[in-house]
Amino acid sequence: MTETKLKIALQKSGRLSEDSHNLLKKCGIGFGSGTGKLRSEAQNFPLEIYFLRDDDIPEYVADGVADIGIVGENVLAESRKNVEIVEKLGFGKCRLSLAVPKNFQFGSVKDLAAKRIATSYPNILRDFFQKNEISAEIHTISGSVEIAPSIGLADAVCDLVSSGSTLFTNGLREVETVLNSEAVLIARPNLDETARKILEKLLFRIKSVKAAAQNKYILLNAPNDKLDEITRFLPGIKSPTVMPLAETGWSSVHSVINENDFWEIVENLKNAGAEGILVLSIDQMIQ
Ligand code: PRT
Ligand code: ZN
Repeated sequence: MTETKLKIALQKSGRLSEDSHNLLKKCGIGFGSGTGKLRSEAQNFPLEIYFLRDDDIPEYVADGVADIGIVGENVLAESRKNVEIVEKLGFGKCRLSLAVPKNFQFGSVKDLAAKRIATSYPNILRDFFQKNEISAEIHTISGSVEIAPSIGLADAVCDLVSSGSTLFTNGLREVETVLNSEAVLIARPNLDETARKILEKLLFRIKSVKAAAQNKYILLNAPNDKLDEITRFLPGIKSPTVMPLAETGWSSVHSVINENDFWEIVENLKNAGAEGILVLSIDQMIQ
């Protein structure tokens, strides 16, 4: 009997490819992805991988050609396909924004009424204008949206932004966010029991990798008379580990801290008398 495999669609080459591949790798799933390859099989997990253009992923998943996929929320929302968002993945972050030429007098989105807006996201933009009760002319173009105003094709644009430098170099100013986006894991509706079980196994690993990415492992030496103060800054998973050092009067303290609070905690620890502070990345964090 052949083993049932979960079929996953990944972007073949583009901004989400590397992070998608790395995520699976950190989940302990190895596979080949040589150039020109359209399909691969994981060596140690019941997973079959399809490499596709990102725009095709929602449709492949909705139609059941693939069971799950990794795609940007922007592409998913534009596709209007019926799939389930299983997990946000924390990479590929960007926003779909409206931007106007620098000399455009912009007070509110109402100022875009009757204007020509160039975008590759007509469905999302149409919904946005409808919600804001604005009637504007949407011009759908598939790429290089940011040059549309300078060549007289549009009065404003609605495009993806991350750092903002593309808009800036094209003399455009971001004025309104239409959609915030990141890469998400999607699944087709009505996955059968076996497929759902494999997905749950994969999801467990993904959550462990995500948790690990948000946390750091910290080790330090502390004089025993400062231990109370120092451990107050270190909640840990349950509580910090404290072990005696070979040198009397000193202890080694181990704990896990959130990446967001990292610098503040390190400063507090130093001020409280901690020495030899080491901070390590965590590969997986099982919760
Ligand atoms: O070939 P394929 O169709 O698979 O790929 P693609 O060319 O359509 O997409 P790709 O690889 O460029 O992007 C894949 C996904 O990455 C997008 O759908 C988003 O979900 C996400 N993403 C994250 C971005 C960006 N950040 C981003 N900055 N996608 C595009 N950009 C572009 C944007 O269009 C603009 O041209 O980068 C430019 C703006 O960047 P900044 O930093 O100058 O603001
Ligand atoms: Zn694309």
